[in-house]
Amino acid sequence: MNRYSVFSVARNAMNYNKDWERAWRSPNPKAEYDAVIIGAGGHGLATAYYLAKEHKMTNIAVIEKGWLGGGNTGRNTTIIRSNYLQEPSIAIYELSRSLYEGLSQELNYNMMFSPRGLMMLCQTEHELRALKRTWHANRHAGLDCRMISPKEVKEICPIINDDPNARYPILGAYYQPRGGTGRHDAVAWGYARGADAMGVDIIQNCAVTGIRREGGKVVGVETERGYIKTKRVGVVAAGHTSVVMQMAGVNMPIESVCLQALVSEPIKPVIDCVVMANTVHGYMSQSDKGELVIGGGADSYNNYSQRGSFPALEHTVTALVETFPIISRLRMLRLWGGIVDMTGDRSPILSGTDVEGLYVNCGWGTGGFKAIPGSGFVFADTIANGRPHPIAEPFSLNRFAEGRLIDESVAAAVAH
Ligand code: FAD
Ligand code: PYC
Repeated sequence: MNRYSVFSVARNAMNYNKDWERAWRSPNPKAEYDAVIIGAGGHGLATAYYLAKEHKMTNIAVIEKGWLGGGNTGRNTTIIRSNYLQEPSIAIYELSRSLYEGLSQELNYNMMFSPRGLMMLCQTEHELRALKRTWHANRHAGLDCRMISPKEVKEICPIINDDPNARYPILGAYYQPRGGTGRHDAVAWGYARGADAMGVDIIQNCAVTGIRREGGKVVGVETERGYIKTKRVGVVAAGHTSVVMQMAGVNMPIESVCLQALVSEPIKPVIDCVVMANTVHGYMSQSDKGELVIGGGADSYNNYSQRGSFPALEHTVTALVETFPIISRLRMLRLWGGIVDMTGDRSPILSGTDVEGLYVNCGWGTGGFKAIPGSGFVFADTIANGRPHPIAEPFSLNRFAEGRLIDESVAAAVAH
């Protein structure tokens, strides 16, 4: 019998979890590892998992300053889609979306992946044209997507206000039927358990305080629990990428800002798809608990504040209420924020650096939850082989110096 079966859950409940197995160990750091990953968010944990599974690198550690999944991975609104404009982006986001489809089976951990359909509303003529362009690019790349009429929008999402005289009327929508949501914590926990089972040490409550270099090479990391020797370091510390990379003397083209979200009180099911309204800067879906999950734009100033604020709540709900009149009658339950790191072209950085052995995975900005499996897969390959995976190659750090930007400011959508 599977040790995680429904019977074992029932047995554990009856004996007050006396024999409940820990999902991962709490090891002491070793003096030396073959690689150290800084940051136990989804991207860091997925990187460690694929390093161990695909490249048989099991003498590795993931060092986390707080608790695993406690950064943006546990704070996001879980939208999964791959409707980006440029070919390199479509390649990585679609790899990721397709890996999500089999992830619960791969990790034997329920990710609650729910491909419930995602629509991006067109509420101005300009937005209609921009999303048609994305649709053409996506179809060209083989993605399952289509443009839908205002009538279909209303059929798929009956709570949308389809009054043609609205200030922002519905002119149609881009629709990706296989987009949807997943359970954010479960993604972190599943990868953590999978990595731990292959021997990866996940060390929580242990900030990295320095990156030691000798000549042009990485030789180790300073941590709150002592020095660790290693020749390979992967920095996967969203929100604090610039701070951590500065420890190795590398400046990053990144700005850090707070992105906020909120949930309403739980209600009966009213919306079974994900709707993004990019012109008014808001989006909404419904959690399995019944809460409406709502978000809007990122703070318009740089900051490291990891909390929600009433002005952002008011602004987002005001923006959405014409499109979703139902929310005017709801009480909002809680709000929160996460620090996201933004690049100028709104595309990630998955790259080696001029420092030998130092790699960086960052810049997912407001949209990296959907990218966790694909990013972990290609970043692990990049670190293990000391050269970029073909899908990671366009996302190099050098692209900013070389002018090879991958502009995704439209695809980053409401939260750019
Ligand atoms: P994180 O999960 O933030 O992990 C980084 C880790 O690094 C943290 O745990 C941190 O503690 C650790 N760390 C930092 N400094 C150090 C140090 N010195 N030493 C050790 N550890 C360190 N994306 C989507 O695709 N869809 C969405 O719907 C969506 N909605 C969002 C809504 C909100 C409100 C927010 C904030 C983000 C949203 N995102 C969304 C973006 C997504 O959450 C992030 O892009 C993604 O989670 C980044 O994952 P990560 O593993 O890189 O970072
Ligand atoms: O990337 O799809 C996204 C997203 C939605 C809300 C925040 N990010």
